[in-house]
Amino acid sequence: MASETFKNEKEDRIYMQRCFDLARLGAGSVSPNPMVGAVLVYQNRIIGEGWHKAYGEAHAEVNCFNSVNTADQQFIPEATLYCSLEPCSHVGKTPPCADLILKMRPKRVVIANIDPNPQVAGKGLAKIGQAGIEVIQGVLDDEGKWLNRTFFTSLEKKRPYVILKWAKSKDGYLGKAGQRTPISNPLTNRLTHRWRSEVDAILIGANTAQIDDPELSVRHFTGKNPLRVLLDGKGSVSSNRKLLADNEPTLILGAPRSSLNEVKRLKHLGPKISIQAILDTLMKEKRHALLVEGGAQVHAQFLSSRLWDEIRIIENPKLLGSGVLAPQLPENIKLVEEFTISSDLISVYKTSRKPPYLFDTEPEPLTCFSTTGSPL
Ligand code: AOF
Ligand code: ZN
Repeated sequence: MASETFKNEKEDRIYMQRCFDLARLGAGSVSPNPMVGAVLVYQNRIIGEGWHKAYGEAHAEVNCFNSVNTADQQFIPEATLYCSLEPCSHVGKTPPCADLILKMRPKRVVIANIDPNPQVAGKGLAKIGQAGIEVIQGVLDDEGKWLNRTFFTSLEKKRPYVILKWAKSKDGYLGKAGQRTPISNPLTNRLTHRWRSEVDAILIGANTAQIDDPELSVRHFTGKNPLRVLLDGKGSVSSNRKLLADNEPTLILGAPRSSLNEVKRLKHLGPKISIQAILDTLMKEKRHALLVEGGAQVHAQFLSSRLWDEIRIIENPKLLGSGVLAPQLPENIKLVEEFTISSDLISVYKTSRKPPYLFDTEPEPLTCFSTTGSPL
């Protein structure tokens, strides 16, 4: 049984925070794996650091031990290994980190979170503890779960982590009716493109595709493009819109179409597309983080389904006077972050109904999209 004796020790929290900072360097490259960082400390000095850099590649612990220079290797048996996630005990794409730890034998192993992957789920820490190495769990536990909220949600709720994002004017509009209306400032666009690079899929509805004709790519930040997902139940989006016409992949959820180029895929989910069906489809595609970029009706559907985890709002001081109203913020949300970028106010909320990494005990009733009703 892991001890929590030192849970509040300042030193442990400082080095765990360093693990998180390292872990975040893997953002956008490790999915569907978690972001993990590891730090080896001897007498309050970091002698090794590593993080999981890319899916399928070495785990954080391996990179951490490999980074220790020859002169410091003698100190490993007296050192503490900090790791943001429980070391794995299974053979996946790489060998078990728990075995490596038994070989290197640091004095203590301190972790934030138990790995929710059923192949690990406490077995890694137990193996290390049973070999006589002191193990401590739960240091900055909540912060670790927040960092890896996508990973925890996908394993525990069996659905992708859903982020709803919109930009609005000071007087509460998403844009002028029927026309593309840039809202956020160019500096904020760098952040929103970073957000895109950190998710696995980005979804919009038919109205937004038709009116805004977005490319949904990562251009103002360095990183990979997420899979573009177009919700087009009625097949109403013109075939000359970028999502349908360019040479980048798009997953189209909607009515069959006569012609599409070879990088587009179409999935016909029946006459009604529920949010659950969208999320199930993405889960099968191993797309565990979804950014929903509107428009208003798509956001409304996600909000009423309650199948969302986080809302990110950009508010620009301009006044539009009229147009498409931004969604109302739902009840039971908690502001987790608020900051400004030049003229824009960025607010990040999470659902406060329950921690985002726990199962819903009772699934909420779903509102379905209608292919004959109002446009998406
Ligand atoms: C660790 N350290 O840095 C990470 C862990 O297919 P694999 O071998 O890459 O294993 C992936 C699983 O390993 C992943 O689902 C999660 O349970 C764990 N990730 N574990 O000890 C790491 N990234
Ligand atoms: Zn591992």
